[in-house]
Amino acid sequence: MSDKVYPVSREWAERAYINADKYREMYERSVSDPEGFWSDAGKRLDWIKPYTRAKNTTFGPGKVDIRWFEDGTLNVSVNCIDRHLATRGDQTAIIWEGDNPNESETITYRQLSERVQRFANVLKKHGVKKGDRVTIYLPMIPEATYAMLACTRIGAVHSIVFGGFSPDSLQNRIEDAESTVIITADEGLRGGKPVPLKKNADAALAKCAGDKKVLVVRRTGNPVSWTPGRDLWLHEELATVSAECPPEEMSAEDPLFILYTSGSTGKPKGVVHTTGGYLLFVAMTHQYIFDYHDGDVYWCTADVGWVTGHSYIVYGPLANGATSLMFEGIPTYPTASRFWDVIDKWKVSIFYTAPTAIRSLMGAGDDLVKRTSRASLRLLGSVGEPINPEAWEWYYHVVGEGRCPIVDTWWQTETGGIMISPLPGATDLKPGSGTKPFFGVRPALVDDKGQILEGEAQGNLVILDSWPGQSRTIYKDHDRFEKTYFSAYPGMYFSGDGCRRDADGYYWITGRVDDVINVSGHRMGTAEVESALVSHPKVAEAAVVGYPHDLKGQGIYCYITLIIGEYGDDGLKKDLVAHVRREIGPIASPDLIQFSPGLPKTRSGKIMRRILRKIAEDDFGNLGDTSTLADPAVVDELISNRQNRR
Ligand code: 6R9
Repeated sequence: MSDKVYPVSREWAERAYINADKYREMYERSVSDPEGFWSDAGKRLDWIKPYTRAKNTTFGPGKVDIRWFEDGTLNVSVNCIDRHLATRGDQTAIIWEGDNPNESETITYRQLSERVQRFANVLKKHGVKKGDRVTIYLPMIPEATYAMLACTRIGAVHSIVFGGFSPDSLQNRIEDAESTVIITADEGLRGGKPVPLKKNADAALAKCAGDKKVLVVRRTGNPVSWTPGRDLWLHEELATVSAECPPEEMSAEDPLFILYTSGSTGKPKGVVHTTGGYLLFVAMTHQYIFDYHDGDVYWCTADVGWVTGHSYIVYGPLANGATSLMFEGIPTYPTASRFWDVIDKWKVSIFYTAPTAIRSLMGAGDDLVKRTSRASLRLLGSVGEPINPEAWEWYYHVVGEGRCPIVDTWWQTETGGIMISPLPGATDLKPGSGTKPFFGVRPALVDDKGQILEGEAQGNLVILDSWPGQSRTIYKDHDRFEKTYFSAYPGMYFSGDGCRRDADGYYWITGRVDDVINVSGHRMGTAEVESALVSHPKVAEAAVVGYPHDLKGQGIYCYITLIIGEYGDDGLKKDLVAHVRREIGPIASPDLIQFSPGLPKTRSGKIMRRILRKIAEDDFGNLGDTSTLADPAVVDELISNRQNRR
C-alpha cells in the first residue's frame, strides 16, 4: 500500500460540481435524510407520473425488499434520448471507433432517436412485448446501444451476453431468461480477427427448445449459415417498419435488464436491475464522479457485455446527454498506442479503463504513450479490480502527465453503479485506494462474526442501507438473492470483498474473500471453471483457485486429478484449456494446470482451498493449520510439483 497523497488542486476544487465542503454536506444529508436527498435527486429524470415517495427498502432480517420511487412511472429511452432532442439533437451522442482505425462513425441524438425507434418497431413486429426478455449477443458496435434502448422503448428486458462467451454459456443464459428473440451479428472484429458470433449463436440455439427469432446485424459481411424462417437480417427488417415508436410507460420498479454474473457457487446468477432508481444512480454518479460537463468527450473502454458498459457507456452518459465513445477493438491493435491515438483523434477529455489494460500498456513502454499528445485529457478513471500503486503512478504521471485526477471506482454488477470513489474536486487521492463512499452509500467493515469494526480496521465490506442503483433480485430466484447477499451478515448487504479502512477513513479494497476470482477485471466463479473441467472425460476431480498474475491481476490455477493415471502430459493440458474455453469462453482459460494425484481434504471430504490457494501463491511456508487433513502427505506432493515458480 502506498502512503502518498495527491491533494485536490485549486483548479479542480473550483471547477468541479462538488468540492470538499459540498461533499461533506451532501453526504451527511444523503445518509441522515435519504428520503429527502433522493426525492430531490430523482428530479434529474423526466417522469411520466411523478413519485410521491423515494425509498421503501428493507435488508431484513426477514424478507429483503427493495423499492425506490415505486409509484413513479417513466421511460428510459425518453430519458436517454427524447428529452435531449430540443436542446442537443445535433450533438454527437455516440462516437463509434472501429477495430480498424480507418473505420468510425458519429451518431447524433437525433439519429439515435430514429434508429432506436425503428429497432423497437422491429422487435414489436416479431412479437416482443413489455416484460419479455431479449438476449443480445453483439460486438461493440452502435447496434448494441440501439438494441438496448429499443428494448427500453417498449419495456422489454434485455439480457446481454458478452461476445467472448461460448455457445454453451450463451445457451444457458438464453434458456434461463426464456428469450424468444436473440440479437447477434454475422461476426465481430477484434484486433483484426473475426469473432464467429452467428456461428456461436447457431450452436447455442441448436440446443435451445422452442421457437426463436434471430436478428442478425451485418458487421463484416462474411458468409454465415442461415436458418430460413428463424434468422432475419436486421437491415432488411428495419426497412419494413416506421421510424416512430411511442415509449412504453414503465413503473420505476419494472425490470430494465438482467445481467448474468459469476458467484462463488452454482451457475451464473441473473442479476436484475430496475428502471427508475438504476437510471438515477448511474446518471448522478456519472455526472459527479467523472465531473462530466457539456463539451466533454467521455470514453469508457469496457464492453457493453459487462455492467460497466451498461452503466457507463450507455445509460449514465446518455441520461446526461453526454458524448460517449464506443470502441470496438483492443488496446494493442494495430499498436499499443491505440488508446492514446484514439484519445487524440477524438479529443477525449475523460478516460475510464481497467487496471489490467493499464498494466499491459505500462509493460509496452512509455514511448508508445509519449509519442501521442493527450492534451485533451482532464480526468482518468479505473475500474474492475484493485489497482496496484505502481500502475496507478504510471497512469497518473505518464498517461495523465500529473494533471489528471484518477477516480478509482469500486462497484459491482449488483450495485448497478459506483459506490466508493474519489470525487475529483473533493477528494485527495491515495494511489490504490477507492477513497470515500458516494452519496447515500453506507459502507462498513465487519469481522467474520458480523461485528461492525470502527476506525482503522480490516474486514469484510458490507453496505448498511439501500441505494437506488442496487439490484433488486436474482431473476426467478429471490431466495438465492437473499442467501447470497444478505445471509452472511443479516440485515447488511455483503459485497464478497475484503477491505481495509485507514486512519483518514479511506477504503482500500483488498479483493474477493469468496470463491470468486478476478481475471483481468472479469469475475469468474471457481466453481464454474471446476464444473467445466470435470465435464472432461479424463478428469475425476478439479479444484480451481486464483494466484497473483502480473498482467491479469489474478490468474486461474487448476489442480486436476485424473480418472486414469496420475500425471497427464502437455497435450492433455492443452486439451483441458481448449475444453474450458469451449465450455465457458476464452476469458476462463486456465493459466496453470497441475496434475495432482490427491487433493488436500478434510476427513469429511471437503477440499481445503485455503491450502491450495497458498500453494498457488507460492506461499507454502505459511500453510496454517493442516491438522484436520485426512492425508497430510498430499500437501508435500503438491508443493514439490507446484507450477507457479518465480
Ligand atoms: C464494476 C465491476 C465486481 C468486483 C468487486 C471487486 C472488483 C471492481 C474495483 C474492484 C478494487 C476497484 N472491483 N472495481 N476492486 N477496486 N475499483 O467490475 O463489476 O464485474 O461485478 O466485479 O470487481 O472485487 O467485487 P463486476
